[in-house]
Amino acid sequence: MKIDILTLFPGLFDSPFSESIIGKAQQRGLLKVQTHFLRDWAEGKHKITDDTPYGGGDGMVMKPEPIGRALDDLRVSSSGSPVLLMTPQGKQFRQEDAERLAGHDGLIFVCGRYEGFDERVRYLVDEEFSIGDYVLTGGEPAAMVMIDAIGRLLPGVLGCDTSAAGDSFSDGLLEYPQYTRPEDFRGWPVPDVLRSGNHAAIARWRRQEQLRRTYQRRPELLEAADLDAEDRRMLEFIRQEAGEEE
Ligand code: 6GU
Repeated sequence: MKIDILTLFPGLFDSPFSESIIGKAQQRGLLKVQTHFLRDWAEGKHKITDDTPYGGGDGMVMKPEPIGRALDDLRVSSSGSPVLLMTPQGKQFRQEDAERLAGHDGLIFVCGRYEGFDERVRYLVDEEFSIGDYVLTGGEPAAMVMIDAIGRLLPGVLGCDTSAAGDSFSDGLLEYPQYTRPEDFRGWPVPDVLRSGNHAAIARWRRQEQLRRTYQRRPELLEAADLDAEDRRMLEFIRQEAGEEE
């Protein structure tokens, strides 16, 4: 996959994408992330990319022409790649978006700083994304989050192709608790069942703990989760247990 990023701060992306799993994926040619400096498409001696808002008010607004010219070029050099605008007003990025976007050969991310974009920038893009209900200083960290979530889904990026399938959210539930050595850490033991060698019992325990954890921490996820009859039976048991404690 080819990822283009349009930004006023290309240097921000150097280390996040040169290390760890995404860095390795780039070295192996599974993914190529390329930043583009928005000021290269700005005009005049000062190469201005923002201006004061019509109607007055605080802050600056990103001008539409540099972004327009940059996207004219990028839509040619990376033809077919959807253009994604990073903005707190966008739709919230979810795992299902990561899965869908991972199916494209390329993606173009547009990051802005300051108080926002001229409204007409919206007419130039395919989708608008936010990563959550909090305010960042710019779209760059949000693009990094999205690229990380998308990049790890690409074939061959994770060590084994099944590890993404077992993720929290991929089946709509949180993950079960994991343990490694030592058997006893500060008086907290590893659950006996995990050392029993009984694989059916371990699978049952893990599913039950997945349901319990989701019920305790993110009950709203259970509404949309894909549950079979056995899951529902376990969930009923978990609910009763919780009710008895109250
Ligand atoms: Cl995409 N941009 C900014 N500036 N803040 C955000 C965001 C994006 N997503 C969440 N907060």
